[in-house]
Amino acid sequence: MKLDVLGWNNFFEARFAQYSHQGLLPGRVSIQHKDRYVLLTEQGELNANVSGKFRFDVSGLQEYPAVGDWVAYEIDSANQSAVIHHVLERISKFSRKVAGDRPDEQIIAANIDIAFLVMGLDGNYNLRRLERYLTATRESEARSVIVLNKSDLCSNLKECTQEVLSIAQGINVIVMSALRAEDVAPLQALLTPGITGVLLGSSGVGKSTITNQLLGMEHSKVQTVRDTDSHGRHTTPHRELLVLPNGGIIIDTPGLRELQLWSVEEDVQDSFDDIEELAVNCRFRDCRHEAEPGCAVKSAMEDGTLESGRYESYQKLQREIQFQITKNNSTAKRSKKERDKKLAQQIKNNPRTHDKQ
Ligand SMILES: Nc1nc2c(ncn2[C@@H]2O[C@H](COP(=O)(O)OP(=O)(O)OP(=O)(O)O)[C@@H](O)[C@H]2O)c(=O)[nH]1
Ligand SMILES: [Mg+2]
Ligand SMILES: [Zn+2]
Repeated sequence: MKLDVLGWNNFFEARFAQYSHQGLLPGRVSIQHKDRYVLLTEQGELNANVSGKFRFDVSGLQEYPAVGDWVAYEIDSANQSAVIHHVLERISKFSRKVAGDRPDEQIIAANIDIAFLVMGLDGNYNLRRLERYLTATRESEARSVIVLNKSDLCSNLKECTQEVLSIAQGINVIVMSALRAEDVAPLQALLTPGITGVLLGSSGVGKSTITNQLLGMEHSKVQTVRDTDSHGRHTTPHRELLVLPNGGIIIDTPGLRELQLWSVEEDVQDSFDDIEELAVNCRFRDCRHEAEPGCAVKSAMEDGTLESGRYESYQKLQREIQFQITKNNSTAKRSKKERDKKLAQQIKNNPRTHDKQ
């Protein structure tokens, strides 16, 4: 496969120069499974791992290769695989801020030109969520495009489109049904050779169906949504970068529960400022608005000033954030323990050099 078909350009060429002198080769990450990667290269598809030194040197989650990254690798001929030594500087990235003591960032996709924000025109339709997506993607260098899918299931298409246009702030809106092959033409038109797009949106909105239409074949697995509420079944297991036969590159992603988590603490406070305002009057400063006495939030709910549905979505988001913080702390602890272990091993293997330091 030619590198420019994979999105290679002058930017990466310039950053790679230092590594080509060391005999390394360029490749693009198409899949990441925990610490194993698949690379697309001039030599074809290769399984890859990061080198021991790489693992030892990284200081945060965001330095590891992510789907869409360009890396400098070395062939490990014994294993018919690749060893990744460096990640090239990213032109753009989509990340999820992970809350916790040490602010960490998880890269969802790197080197993206266009983010397709996909929303279903069925039970998935939700202007507030779309607004959150727009806020979350505004910070990125990539261009956003709104995709309203499942137009065949919408009885008031005109009103819905109008509503979306009113919050789109000049961003392109594509209305389509992924069941019709010809409807992906506007997406394909944006995905010219070397351009990379990513499909973001809830589970079940049709990201994999769109991917398959762009590929002209059934590559990504597709599954029906629940009839009652249009919720998807988290069918796509991991992010995957795919080269399109008609030019361009697309990254299919799993339904983003993740994207909801993009709204870290400050954002929650923004979108729930009515509740935050009530909370000022709670008796305890750290009130969780559950069973504490003198809780102003609970009493507003009892007298009907606060809608219980709104309270519940606030609590749900709080729980998600808490979960994320706990998870993140334990990951941080684990990686510190691993580093300490490695260091101890190094000292054992090479006591003299370390004595001198
Ligand atoms: N009626 C209709 N159904 C669609 C359309 N696009 C997708 N679907 C259906 O919606 C269901 C979910 O589609 P997927 O492509 O699996 O959704 P997804 O976004 O990839 O979901 P995850 O992989 O779970 O994130 C499938 O049954 C599709 O056939 C559409 O435009 N119209
Ligand atoms: Mg999918
Ligand atoms: Zn309270």
